[in-house]
Amino acid sequence: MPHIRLRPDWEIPERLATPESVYLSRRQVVASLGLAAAGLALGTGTGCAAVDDDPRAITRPALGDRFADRFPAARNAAYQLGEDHPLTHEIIAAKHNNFYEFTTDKGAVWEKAQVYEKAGLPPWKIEVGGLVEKPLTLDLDALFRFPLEERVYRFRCVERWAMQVPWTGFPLATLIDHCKPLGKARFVRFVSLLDKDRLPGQMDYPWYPWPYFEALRLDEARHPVAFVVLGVYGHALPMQHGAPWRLAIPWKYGYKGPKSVVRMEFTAERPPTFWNQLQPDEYGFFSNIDPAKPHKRWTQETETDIGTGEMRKTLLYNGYDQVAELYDGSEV
Ligand SMILES: Nc1nc2c(c(=O)[nH]1)N[C@H]1C(S)=C(S)[C@@H](COP(=O)(O)O)O[C@H]1N2
Ligand SMILES: [Mo]
Repeated sequence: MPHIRLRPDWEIPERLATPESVYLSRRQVVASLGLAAAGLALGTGTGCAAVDDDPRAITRPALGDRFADRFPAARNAAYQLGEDHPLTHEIIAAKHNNFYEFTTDKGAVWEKAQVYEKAGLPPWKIEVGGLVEKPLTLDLDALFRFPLEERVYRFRCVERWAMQVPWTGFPLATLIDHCKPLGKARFVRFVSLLDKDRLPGQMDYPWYPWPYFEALRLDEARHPVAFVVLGVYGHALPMQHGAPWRLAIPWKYGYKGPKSVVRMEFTAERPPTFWNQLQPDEYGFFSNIDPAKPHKRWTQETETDIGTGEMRKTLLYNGYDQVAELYDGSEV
C-alpha cells in the first residue's frame, strides 16, 4: 500500500502560534535530554511495523464493534451540502488531523492514534459538574443511547483548510438538557482526555497546558447546529477524529470542537480555553468563522478544500447563517 501523505504547501500550523517562552522551554527540554540532533528521528511512526496502512484499519472505530448496531443513522435532510461542497473522501479526512495529544504533524496523527488505540482506550466516563442540579457521571452506554442522526457539515480549521464530513451524533442541546444545568449557568466547559504516560503529544510537548480545554456560551451550545459527534462516515469514530466523542461546532474554527471529552462543567463566568489562553490575540474565545476578520498572521478570506485542493471564499459563520441570532457583532 503506498503511503499517502497530505502535506500541502498552503498549510499554516497552529503551533507557529506557540509563544516564544514556550519554544525556549522546549529547546531547554530537548537540550537537557541531549536529543537536539536526534529530534527528527523521534518524529512519526512512519514505516513502523505496528502501524497498519490498510484503509479499513485507518478508519476503524476506536471502540471496536461496541455500539456498531447504532450505525449507520438516518441522514437529517436539513443538514446536507450542495454540489459545490462535495463530501471529502473518508481516507483524506482520516489522514489530515489536528490532535496535539498525539502529534502536531497533521499527516501522522492517525498513525500515533492507531498505536494508542490498539493498546486500548482507558475506561471511559464523562463527569458532569459545576452549576448542575446534581453532579453526574455518564458512561458510554448512556452516551450511545441518545437517538442518533447523520449530518453533513462543513468543517473549517483556523489554518485555512476545510472539508465536508458526515458526522453521526445528536444535538448538544439534548446532552445539556440531560445534565440539568442551573439557571445561573451561562457557559459550559469541556475537558479532553489526560493520559500523560501514554499520549505521545502530552509526553513530547510538556509546555502545553494539558488536558485540552474548550468552552461555549450556553446559548451557543444549545443552538440546534451544535452537535455531539459519536461517529463519522457511518460508523463510530476512529481515534484520530476524537473517539469516543467530540463536538462539531461548524460555524466556529475547528479548535472550538474538543475531541475525546471526559468532563463537562457548567459555570457562571467565562472559562479560559486552551488556544485563547496561549495566544489571546490570535485565538478569540468566540472564534466564529468570518472572512472579514483576519487572523493576525494571515487573511481568512479564502480556504482550501483538503479533498479537491480547490481554493474558495470563506463564508461568514461558514455558511450557517442561522446562528447569527446568537451574536450582536461584538464577539471576538
Ligand atoms: N483534544 C483536542 N481536541 C481538538 C484538537 C486537539 O489538538 N486536541 N484540535 C482541534 C483542531 S485545531 C481542529 S482543526 C480539529 C480537527 O479535527 P479533525 O482532525 O477530526 O479534522 O480538532 C480540534 N479539537
Ligand atoms: Mo484547527
